[in-house]
Amino acid sequence: MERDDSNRPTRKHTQAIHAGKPDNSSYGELSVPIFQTSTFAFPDAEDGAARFSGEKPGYIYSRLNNPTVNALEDAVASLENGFGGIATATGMAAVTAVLIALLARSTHVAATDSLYGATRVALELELPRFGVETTFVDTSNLVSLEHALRPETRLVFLETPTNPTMILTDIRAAAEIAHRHGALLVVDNTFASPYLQRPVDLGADVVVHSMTKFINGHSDVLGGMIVARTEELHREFKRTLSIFGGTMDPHQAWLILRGLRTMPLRLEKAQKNALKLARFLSLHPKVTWVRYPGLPDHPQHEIAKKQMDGFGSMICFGVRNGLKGGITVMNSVRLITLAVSLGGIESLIEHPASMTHAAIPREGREKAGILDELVRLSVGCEDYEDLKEDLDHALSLIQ
Ligand code: LCS
Repeated sequence: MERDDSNRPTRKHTQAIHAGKPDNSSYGELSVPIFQTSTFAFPDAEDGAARFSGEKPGYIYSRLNNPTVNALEDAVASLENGFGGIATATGMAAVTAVLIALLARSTHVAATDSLYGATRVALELELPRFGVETTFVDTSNLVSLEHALRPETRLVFLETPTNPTMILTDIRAAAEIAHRHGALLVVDNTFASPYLQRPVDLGADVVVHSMTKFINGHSDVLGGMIVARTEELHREFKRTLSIFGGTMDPHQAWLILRGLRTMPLRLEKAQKNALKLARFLSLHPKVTWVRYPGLPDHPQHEIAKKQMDGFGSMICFGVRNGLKGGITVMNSVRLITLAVSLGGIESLIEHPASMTHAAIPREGREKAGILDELVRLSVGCEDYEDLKEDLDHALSLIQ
């Protein structure tokens, strides 16, 4: 069964502002209240039993369901056009819950080679303990992707754009390949955000997010989300999360819901800055290469135009003198902050090979293009001239 969206707003700014608002309160409050409660009283024992058996609707316990958390889940599910959403404590809780729910001993995963460090480590170093193997492959190359699939492949796991290499995979084509081989397609949509890319519309079965990034957008809360295309998958994830924990707290949900309301506005500003900065960097004498989906020389620029509604605000680049030059830039910026994470209103710069992706064994990391010289920039909502001047000054100090 797929989601019935007939009565929901479909234009994206309106959706971000109104989605997930419950319509059953008698107080008329505009903001969704924070239901800061761990448990819910039952009117009588029969009612409690009926809630547990599923015969009657009603809240039981906040690890299972909570009205504030449900509002956020409903909002993101409608932005992603999925059947339902499940909010998790962190992005990694979302990623690992999907893996736990869908994999079993002797199954196989085909995954993008350049993945967020902890996701890659979960697949490469942790899941083998449970008898699950993963093949890492450049999924932008559909021939390589298809070759990586085996009869026991249950999942194709994509990041597009990839963290930190900014490589894109054609989601529609990957879904077709996965489905033809009896596998499900999972897309980590963190780098694009639901404002710029809706994988379910392109054939994905599951979308995961680190809401710590663009959805919340203020670098002050952690959170994750799983959106399933169908009710059946949604139920599987709900069961897994209810048992394994890792669900979201109502206060956390309220903060992220507040952030979500301005996601389109933030992304419009940030991606405008990013396009200008990417052009500026690509002409800078101290910069050796720039990868940003909005530049015509990006290897998947045409795919970006086809499957994204904008090019986003993440850039990676290399500078003269390799890692040494990159360190000079990171140590010399004055406005841009040297910090991991991304997708907030403030611009951040970091070095993936020694920070976010350092735990990936070196050989696989380099094969995935996460080179020592690569510097990652998350462009925020500051004035463009300030960001440009800051980078220009830092770049000028490279020998
Ligand atoms: N997926 C992607 C694509 C991510 O970038 C991250 C975090 C996660 C999942 C995990 O989300 P979390 O549990 O942190 O909410 N990425 C980070 C990064 O690049 N720097 O710091 C965190």
